[in-house]
Amino acid sequence: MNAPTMQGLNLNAPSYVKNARLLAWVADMAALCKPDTIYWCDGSKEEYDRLCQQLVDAGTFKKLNPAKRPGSFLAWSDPSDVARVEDRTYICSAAKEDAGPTNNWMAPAEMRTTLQPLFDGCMKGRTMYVVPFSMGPLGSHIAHIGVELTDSAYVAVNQRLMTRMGKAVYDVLGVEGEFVPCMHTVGAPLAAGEKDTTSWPCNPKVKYIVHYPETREIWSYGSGYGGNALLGKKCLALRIASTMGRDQGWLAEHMLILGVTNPAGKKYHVAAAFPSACGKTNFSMLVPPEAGFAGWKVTTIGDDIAWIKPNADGKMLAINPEAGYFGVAPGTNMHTNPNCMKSLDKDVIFTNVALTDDGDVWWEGMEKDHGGQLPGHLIDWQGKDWTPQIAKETGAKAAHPNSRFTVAAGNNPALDAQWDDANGVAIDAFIFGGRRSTTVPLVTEARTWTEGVYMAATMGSETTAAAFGAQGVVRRDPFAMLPFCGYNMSDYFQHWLNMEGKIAATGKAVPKVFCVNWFRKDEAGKFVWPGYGDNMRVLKWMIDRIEGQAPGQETMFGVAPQYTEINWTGLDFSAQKFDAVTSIDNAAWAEEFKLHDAHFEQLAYHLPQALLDTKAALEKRLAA
Ligand code: SAT
Ligand code: MN
Repeated sequence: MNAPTMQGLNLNAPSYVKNARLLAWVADMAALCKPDTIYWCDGSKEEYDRLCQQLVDAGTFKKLNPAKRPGSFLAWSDPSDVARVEDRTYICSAAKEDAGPTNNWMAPAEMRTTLQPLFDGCMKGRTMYVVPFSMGPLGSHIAHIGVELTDSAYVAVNQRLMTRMGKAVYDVLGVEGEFVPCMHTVGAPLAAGEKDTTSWPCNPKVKYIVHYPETREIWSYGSGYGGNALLGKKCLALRIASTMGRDQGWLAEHMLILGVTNPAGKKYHVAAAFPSACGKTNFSMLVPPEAGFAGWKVTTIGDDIAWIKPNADGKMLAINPEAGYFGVAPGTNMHTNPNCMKSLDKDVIFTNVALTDDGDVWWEGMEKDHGGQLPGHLIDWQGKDWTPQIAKETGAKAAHPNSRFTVAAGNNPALDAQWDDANGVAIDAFIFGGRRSTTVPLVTEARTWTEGVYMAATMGSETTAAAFGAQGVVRRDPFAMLPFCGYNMSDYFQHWLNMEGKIAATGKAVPKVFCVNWFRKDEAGKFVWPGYGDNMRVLKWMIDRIEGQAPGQETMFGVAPQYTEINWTGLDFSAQKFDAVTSIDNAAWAEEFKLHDAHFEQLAYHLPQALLDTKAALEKRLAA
């Protein structure tokens, strides 16, 4: 052990940690945060079990019935700490214009002055965990290393499931390797002798999720939940990585990656962007319908984030920077996502779902697997009694709408054989999808790359429980990156437009781009498209387009399938229903384009002219 001491505190660094910058940074941060002890995570199973037991002893975890859910735990968070806090999330670039109008901004020096007193002594009475992780396959040329310092054991164990976490990271890091420093505290220091009075320490009043893109640092204060606290995810893999991608010529995207293999054994790779809680996990684990799709197979590479690098051969190579899933529990069942349900059989951390009387978990939507039968009694995510009667009277949800499971990718029966391939997989098509009850059709293909960028840039979506705030409100969510783009959104559009030239320079064609909307509703407010496994029908049409086997039909908003081009075997979906999900309502689109105008006005600084030209061309089509 190296044992330099600062103010009486032993750094405790294991001898295999040789990175000078890392050692110095941990020493500095310990001096600032003043934890009682420092613990260096090695990522072993023994360590994981020990920390989980510690969380059980502290009351943060409940061990679930091993006969029902082996190796699994349930955590209930503070009711003030249940989702990402977008209004507390900052991009502190030197210039305000670089953060752009879609991000909260504060000058770096001012933010540092704000955070300094908050972090000073913030870990008193607690352990500082040093959590080394690789985003992407260890040693991959597309991967990057992060190190999170956190006073939350919950974060440390979650990071073991969500990332390649542990000792092996130090071999890649070496003496001089680079890492992204990720500072995290729940912001609840303990006075000498004081004990936690809550099982979910956090700071209910003060939260800051801060990014310094120029120096590639993350500082998170006050929350222990999800993307606020698991800093490899949205903070590093999207906000910081998007700025790295801008500088280095690659893409960090809020996209799932799936493999789809046809009956002849030919495999395609698709990357798809949808906002949080809009079904990326379900789509990435899709089970094709039994009838009409014999021999088709979908396999998961990632369910939330993709890092994509164009190579010299004109391929867009993608990796999943994560190694696990932090997915939305409610609505997940054997119909919506059987592969996910099987992934959750064992070794899972559940957060904010309900507890059954026999020590298992439950969430809204699970009744569908039990013939509609609700459990007679539960303890809800706030520790209160829940019965169907109480739910009826008060509308109380047993599980929080943004309750989650954390599970390692290895649990997924549909895991793609190449999911951990250091070279990545070559993307054949991009899909962009919002959540819209009206206006946007089921599927269209962009006629050009630029039109595809336009579709993605103007994507709208009704808000979900994944972020704090009002739900069901349509907001523009370009590329599903509104809360995650670490720099000026219009510069990001230009970065995407530039990809076409990069690929063209190699003599290759860019992947096809599709726009989808699974969420159109009828007059009664019911979803028309069945979704889930039936999305395979749309995916198959996309592959037919790639193979030149579906003529499609021109619409104002790209090339759409004709009714007869979709494989309907096993699904009763009339031409009238098809029309209800694909029709282009001219009046609604006239209104929609007004919203695009407002969106573009907000993004006027550096907005690419090509997008304005595309809009004019689309409006001309609409008028024709
Ligand atoms: O809380 S997370 O940011 O990890 C989940 C999400 O919003 O997609
Ligand atoms: Mn997400």
